[in-house]
Amino acid sequence: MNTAAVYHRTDSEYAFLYGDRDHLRLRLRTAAGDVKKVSLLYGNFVEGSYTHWYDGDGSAMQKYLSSDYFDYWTATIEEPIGHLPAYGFLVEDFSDNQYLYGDRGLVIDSPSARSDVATNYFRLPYMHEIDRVMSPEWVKKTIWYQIFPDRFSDGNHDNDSKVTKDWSDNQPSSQDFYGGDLQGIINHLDDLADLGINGIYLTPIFKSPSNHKYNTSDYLEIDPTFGDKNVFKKLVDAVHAHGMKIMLDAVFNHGGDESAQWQDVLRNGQKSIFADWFVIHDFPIHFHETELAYRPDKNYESFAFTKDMPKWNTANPEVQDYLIGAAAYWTKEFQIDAWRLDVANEVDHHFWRQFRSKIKSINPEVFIVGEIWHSAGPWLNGDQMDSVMNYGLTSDVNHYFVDQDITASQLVSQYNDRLMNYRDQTNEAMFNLLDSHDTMRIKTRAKGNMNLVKSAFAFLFLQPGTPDIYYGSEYGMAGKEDPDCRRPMVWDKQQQDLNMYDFMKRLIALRHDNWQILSEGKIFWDKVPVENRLLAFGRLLGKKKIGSFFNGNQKTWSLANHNIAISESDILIGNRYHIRSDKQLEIFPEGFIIMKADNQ
Ligand code: ARE
Repeated sequence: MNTAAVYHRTDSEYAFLYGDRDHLRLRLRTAAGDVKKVSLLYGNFVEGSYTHWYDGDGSAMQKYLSSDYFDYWTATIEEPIGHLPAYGFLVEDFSDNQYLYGDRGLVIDSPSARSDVATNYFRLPYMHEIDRVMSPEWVKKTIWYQIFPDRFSDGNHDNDSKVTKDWSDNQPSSQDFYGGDLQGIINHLDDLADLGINGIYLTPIFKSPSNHKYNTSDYLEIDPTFGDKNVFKKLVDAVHAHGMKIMLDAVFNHGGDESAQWQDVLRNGQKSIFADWFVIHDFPIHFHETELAYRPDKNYESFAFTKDMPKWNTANPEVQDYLIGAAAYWTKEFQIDAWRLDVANEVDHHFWRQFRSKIKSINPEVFIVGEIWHSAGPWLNGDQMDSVMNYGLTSDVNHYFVDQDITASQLVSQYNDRLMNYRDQTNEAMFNLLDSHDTMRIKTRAKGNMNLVKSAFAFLFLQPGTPDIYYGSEYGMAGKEDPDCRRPMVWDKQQQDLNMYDFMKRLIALRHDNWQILSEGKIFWDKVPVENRLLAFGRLLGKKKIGSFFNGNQKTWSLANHNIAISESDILIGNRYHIRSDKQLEIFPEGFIIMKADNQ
């Protein structure tokens, strides 16, 4: 047995409270295909002895998910196990060797090893409800729509910038303004409600000289080209009246070079009262007009070496009060429901712990999403963020469904490892997206093949996590990298892909109708033969199940030669696939099928 691969860590994504205090989920990782059986021993433990074991001979764990490298075994303890529980894993390999795995690592299983409770078991001394990683429940029922305000809709020409590009010119440069504003969003909330959207994510709207507003000059003012606080209040009230939630973009890693604080530093140098609000190595400050061009003599920190985004010194209590105070203001005075945290991985954890504590003290139902493009475990232990923008899944899905440069089993493997990086409730809160204002649009990535785009969206909407649609995707908008991915919204009916719109509306409805199983359900995969690129997996929650089958890059689904048997427990894979006619099938001509949950 590959003993080095056996892994568990207590009070982590390997041992966590899922529901109330009496719902503990445990995981064990072993090398793929290396272990025949894992059983769980656990019980109450008082120093030197143990009151009693539940399941004295160990209850079998389920081999839940696997990757090319690992098998993940899971068990749930749903009984009042009180406090001071000790637990350990009996690991049996295919040569019938049995080990006890606990706090001392792997020891050969024996009665004496098992009785040495003080050293041979993992301990969860006391599980506090307040320590449970929790996200707002409403997130599970939310489908987000990301808006880049300058490009969505111009509802008030009076606030347009001096030079505003014609809406019909769909080739924006990084400096252009199109006049989109908050009134324009209000004007289209009915349209978004018709589509089935119930969450709106706005990229920054506070005062800033750029069209993207990520170089903030005043955190307490709405940018005048978007409107003012009255219009914003109208927008928030209208969003809530539509049963929607609103998420704002918090840019706290850096400010803008037109902010009063930075201007004061440029004027007064080291004497400025804001000198310690930024990360400045020495004075006088050197900077260069060209953005992103690194200059060895640049002596202050900024975002991505830009000149106009000086980095805040978020360890400075005055900066914490200022920035967190701004977030608290908008949360409290305007009932903001969620925050997306820009460049979250470059701000210190201490700051985010304070941010969470303050915002959740105002409204514990606020949803906090970090912009972190890589594995984000350190930010997702319940003390900082509820979720991150799940760009890792974005990559997996796009590489399989769109680029088609990974096989189905590679997708399954990569995604399963990713899922096991996080607690189940964190996966259920992930902000799942296919593209954004920072990436090429998926239609362009798919070179216009809408079957691939629809398959990718369908797969995304069937996953745990809260799905997001980047504005215009519902009408088949295209766009290369930033700034081309930020074209003005296509309101001209002649330009709209109404087939895509209908598809997205169906998919959104399917998600809403099945939100609980698609959020909380266990995932069952089919490791399919690579040659036919058929990807199959199911979701299971209690007696409900949803099966889905994607036939990769084939244009149409030839039902006849696929044969998948769905059983109560999971998908049985024969060497042929049978899709039983008695199931409610939703066959998408684009090349995939979603099998409705059984008793719906
Ligand atoms: C400008 C240029 C872009 C250029 C970018 C490079 O216009 O063509 O690609 O600089 O940084 C905002 C504006 C951008 C502007 C940028 C700088 O929206 O148009 O881009 O300011 O002036 C990384 C960061 C991630 C960041 C992206 C852009 O990790 O946090 O880069 N995203 C946020 C916002 C942006 C915003 C800023 C940060 C600045 O969402 O819109 O940009 O506040 C890989 C890496 C990621 C990397 C990603 C994208 O996947 O893993 O770390 O993200 O590529 O480059």
